[in-house]
Amino acid sequence: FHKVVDLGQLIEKIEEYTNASPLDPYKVLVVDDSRAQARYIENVLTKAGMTTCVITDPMQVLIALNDFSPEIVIMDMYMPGCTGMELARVIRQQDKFHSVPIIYLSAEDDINKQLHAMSLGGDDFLTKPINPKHLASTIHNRGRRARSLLALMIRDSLTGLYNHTHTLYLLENEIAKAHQNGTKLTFAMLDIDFFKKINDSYGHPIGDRVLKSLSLFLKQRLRKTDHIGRYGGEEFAIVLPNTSENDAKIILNEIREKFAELQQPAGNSEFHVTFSCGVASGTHENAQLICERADNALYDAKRAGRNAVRS
Ligand code: GH3
Ligand code: MG
Ligand code: MG
Ligand code: MG
Repeated sequence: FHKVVDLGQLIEKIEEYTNASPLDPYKVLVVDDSRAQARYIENVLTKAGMTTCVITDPMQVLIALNDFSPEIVIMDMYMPGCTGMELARVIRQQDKFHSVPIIYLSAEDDINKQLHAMSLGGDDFLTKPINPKHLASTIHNRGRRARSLLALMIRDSLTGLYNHTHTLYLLENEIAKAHQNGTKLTFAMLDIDFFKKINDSYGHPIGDRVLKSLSLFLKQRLRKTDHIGRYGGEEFAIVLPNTSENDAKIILNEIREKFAELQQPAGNSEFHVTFSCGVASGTHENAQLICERADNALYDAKRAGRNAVRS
């Protein structure tokens, strides 16, 4: 059983999680054919501050997955018509739930059967009767780790900005929103000028520091609703919802001027860094087309002598 994950689907899931505040309750899907057992688990988890969805008919799992969108699944092993292992397989086949923690809770105490169940897609095996504190704490820890892993997956580790894949996902998402709401949307591509020279003159660590410095600068100057990503090595991409092409050019030109004034220290001396930028607007195209247009505009800015914003 081997499967290639559709990153788009997985990322959609991640987006749901990361939009959740860290304080939002964990969403737990409880699958147990015994109504009494299910109610007990629900009671323990609800008291621990989590949100639950209880399924006593295993055939309803697929519907519950999509309607409830759980962050953790807790499952009985033996149910009429199917086993927990079979259900785990079905869950894992959904790209969105490829990495959702699945925890078995069963009276099964044969270690070999437990290990077999885990080898088929489970992450933990708890046995009934379970101490409520043990149950709540296992679910809580699994949930916390799942959330933080997913949050890491969408970020670039050097700058903390969104990574390439997630930036494109956000662009697609904002295009759809803008199209639906009749609002404007602008996309910008930034590329640092002569970055290779900076690396060559001052060394790679100073180059890295420039990347971080521009990232922080962009975060400070742009709005909370704008999405900033590291598109590639020294290339950045910005999604600006509710912004016309002209307004985006004004904002980015101001950022361009101010960033160029910033002193970048290197030993006893200092240097200045500029970037070029291309912007493109539109809500009738797909992400790829807008990217191409922004990239062409960026190329124009480079050809015109760099340190410029073009559309
Ligand atoms: P241009 O003005 O035409 O954009 O010239 P440039 O030198 O900026 O462009 P070029 O694409 O030739 O060089 C980009 C350089 O960025 C080359 C690569 O070594 C460097 N780079 C890519 N990623 C990183 C990184 O994470 N850290 C550092 N320090 N350098 C990086
Ligand atoms: Mg059962
Ligand atoms: Mg480049
Ligand atoms: Mg460059």
